[in-house]
Amino acid sequence: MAEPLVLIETVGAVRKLTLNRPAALNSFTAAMHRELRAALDAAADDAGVRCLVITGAGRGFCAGQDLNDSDVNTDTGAVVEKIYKPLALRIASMPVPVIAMVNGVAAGAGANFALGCDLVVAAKSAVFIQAFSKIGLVPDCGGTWLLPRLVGRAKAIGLAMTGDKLAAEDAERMGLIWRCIDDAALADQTMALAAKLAAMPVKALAATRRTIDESMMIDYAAALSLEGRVQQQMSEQADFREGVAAFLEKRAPKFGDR
Ligand code: T3D
Repeated sequence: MAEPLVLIETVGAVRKLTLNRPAALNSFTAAMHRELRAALDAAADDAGVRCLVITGAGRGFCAGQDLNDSDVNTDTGAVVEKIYKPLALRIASMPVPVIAMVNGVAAGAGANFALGCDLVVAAKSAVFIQAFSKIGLVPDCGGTWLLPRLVGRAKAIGLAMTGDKLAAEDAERMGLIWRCIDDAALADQTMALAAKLAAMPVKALAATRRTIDESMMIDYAAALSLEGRVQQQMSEQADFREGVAAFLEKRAPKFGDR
């Protein structure tokens, strides 16, 4: 039987997905996209999953679109619309926090796939490359939206036009990613972070992501009103009651909403 293109593991309440085409630096093929999509949907539908970690097998995270795949050069616009856009939106709408554990090079759509996750934790040896310009394309998988919001227009354009490698430490310094971690500690520290998030009120964490993303498209007064609406919804959840009760009773909370 063929090896799965996405490995799926569950550790407690954490679902870990590993892109598994190491010989081609886990670049995306149509088949890998299908397995990834099914794995993401399954994680979203599984009430036992409270945090998702995505990483790559071997020395790379993901080198973007597999340039040998037959759809490339023929139907690129359709590939972006039908595959990368839904992938980016699927990540942005996951009901639980999503961590990209960037174990090695993240290039092209592979870089932006990582950057679209809630927390990006990268090994010191990892690099981020907006490889698109080198083959005459523009950033996709959310790159044109994410980059200026993460690092500002000047850095976004610099990264996208040059296609230069950005070391993980520089990515952290620039605010492109959450943390850069020694290679040897990456897996343990990321899984510890995932376990910590999984024990938190994840419904509120997903709402936090949604509210922050939406706030960037509206004015200050509208953002303040949005906060009020979302806060109202959150305060009606069992997690809010549990959080307040646990605080008052001086005990550890046990959150269950999703
Ligand atoms: O339809 C559409 O195209 C629209 C969507 C576009 C989205 C995109 O992602 S466009 C951008 C596509 N990605 C790239 O352009 C990156 C291409 N890869 C590289 O530039 C380099 O491989 C890296 C900088 C990422 C890593 O370099 P290095 O020296 O560490 O490794 P390598 O030797 O280049 O790669 C190792 C193997 O992976 C190699 O195979 P081989 O020779 O050992 O059999 C290489 O061909 C393969 N590989 C790496 N990236 C891809 C790939 N094979 C197919 N597609 C790739 N993207």
